[in-house]
Amino acid sequence: MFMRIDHIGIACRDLEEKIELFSRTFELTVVAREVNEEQGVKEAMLHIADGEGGGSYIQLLEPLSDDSPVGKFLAKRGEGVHHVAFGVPDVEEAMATIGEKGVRLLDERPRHGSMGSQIAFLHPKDVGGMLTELVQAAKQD
Ligand code: V0V
Ligand code: CO
Repeated sequence: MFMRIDHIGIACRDLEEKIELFSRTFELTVVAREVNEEQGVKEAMLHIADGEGGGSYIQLLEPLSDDSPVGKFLAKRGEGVHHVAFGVPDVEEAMATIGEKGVRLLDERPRHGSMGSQIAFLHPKDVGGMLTELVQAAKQD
């Protein structure tokens, strides 16, 4: 069902500072930036590799407010890994298949994600404490 790891999301207090750190340390390049009001984040994607079905990235996330998911995470746990995102060919199909196994879906329908993707989240308590995101990458043409 999973094709690949699409991205690892990292919660940051200062996006520009962490872009600088990750670019310098791992020699990665920012390929996209976006403010996603619905998810309450300002984010940047740093490209790692290309593969079948899409690329893989580090996603740096700065919260837009203290009561957003990433804002609450920072207050509770501090900076660090926030979620793991798996690339799937069809996000609605993956949601249905995983939902049938009793894992709680945090989204009833796919939402808008980075770089034109469609995304949905799974409850971390049902996935061994790992906040999990499903990503259907935008069609390339
Ligand atoms: C919270 N918990 C986590 C967690 N966030 N566990 C692992 N990883 C995380 N990131 C734990 C928390 O410690 C609590 O456990 C429990 O889950 C409930 O958390 P809470 O603080 O009481 O509740 P909330 O209101 O913070 O909600 C947590 C959830 C929320 C996961 C439900 O953050 C959510 O809906 N997230 C999905 C949307 C999201 O994260 N968007 C930002 C990324 P204890 O303490 O009770 O044991 S946007 C993105 O990735 C985009 C746009 C993209 O990829 O394109
Ligand atoms: Co993400």
